[in-house]
Amino acid sequence: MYDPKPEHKFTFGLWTVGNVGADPFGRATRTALSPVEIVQLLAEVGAYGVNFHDNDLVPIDATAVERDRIVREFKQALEDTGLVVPMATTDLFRDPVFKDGAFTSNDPNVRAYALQKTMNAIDLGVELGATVYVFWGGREGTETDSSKNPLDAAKRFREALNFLCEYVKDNGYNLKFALEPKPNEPRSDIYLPTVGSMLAFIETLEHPEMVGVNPEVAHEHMAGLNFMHAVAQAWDAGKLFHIDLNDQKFGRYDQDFRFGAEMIKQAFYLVKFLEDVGYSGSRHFDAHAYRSADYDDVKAFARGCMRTYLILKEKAQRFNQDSEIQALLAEINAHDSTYDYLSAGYSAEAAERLKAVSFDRVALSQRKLPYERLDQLTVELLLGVR
Ligand code: GCO
Ligand code: MN
Ligand code: MN
Repeated sequence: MYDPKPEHKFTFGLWTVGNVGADPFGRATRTALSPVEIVQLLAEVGAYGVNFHDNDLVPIDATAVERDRIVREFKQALEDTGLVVPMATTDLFRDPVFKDGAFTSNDPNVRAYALQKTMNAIDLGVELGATVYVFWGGREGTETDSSKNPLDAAKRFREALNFLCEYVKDNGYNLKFALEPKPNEPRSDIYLPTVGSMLAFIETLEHPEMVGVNPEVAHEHMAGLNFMHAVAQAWDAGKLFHIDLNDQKFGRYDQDFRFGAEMIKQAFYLVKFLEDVGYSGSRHFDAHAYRSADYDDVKAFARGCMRTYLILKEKAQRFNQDSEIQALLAEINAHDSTYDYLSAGYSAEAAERLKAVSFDRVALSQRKLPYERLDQLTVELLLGVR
């Protein structure tokens, strides 16, 4: 029942299960796997797809001959295992050339290089089947605001995305862009830090219809925000093109924990939201195993991400079928048609009619809202005693 199937669209990045456990204070604790070995590992645990940054697959200094061999072997591994590549992205943060950002760098040479690197990476992603292209601006930010004007940064980022949208159109690629906000880390402050900021920015682009968001649990949690609410806003705007699932304590460093490892209740409401609205995109796990893990434990990590998602999905179904919970919800949302005329929007007549009403404020404030009972029932359902 909790076994992953292709229709669940569970994907992982090469960089997630391939993470070798290095952190700012210590070296790697696992030996690196090749992309082919990572594909095999993902197939073994039952994933549907694998995503990558250009340089997760092809090293930044690879020759054309090496590139071709690597891509050929990777394609063969995909064919052997049946895994697909729904999403690709560019590494615009690892190399020292991007120390001051990529598209927003103060150096026009670096900005041009970032654009060229991204066009090449788009070609590679499309060649392997990607239909979503993620932009995570990991280094698009500052440590000191004396170094860069945020208006210049916005202009540069906008110009880059406009250029790349045209590139995609010009080549006839079936590709949508998904912008991934993060408030900080590795920069002290990253531009467009939240889902809400990204959604507003998208509307300033030349082709907003090609661009949506890739919200990540950990990134909104770092900022202490309600992730499900952010996802709902993206969905409402028709912009939920992709999603990065993981977990994170509020206010900490970028933890990238296994999905559901920390905030079970938030994870439940998120899964319930995605399943209730019928989100049909990838469920991508952008997380990595604890530094203490060996590759057996990395597999436990990957299986755990998918299993927890499916357990929460089943809990959401139970929530929707639980007669006591549903009766409470019906009571809370009881319909009263008296003011239905307001849903038709403004008219002078409606305004007039509303102004003439005399409200019994005291009676209204006495309305029963049994949210304590509702929440306890939800908690009991999650704890498995319902
Ligand atoms: C992070 C980000 C990245 C991006 C990845 C794909 O915090 O490091 O979440 O993992 O998701 O670069 O764009
Ligand atoms: Mn992240
Ligand atoms: Mn991410």
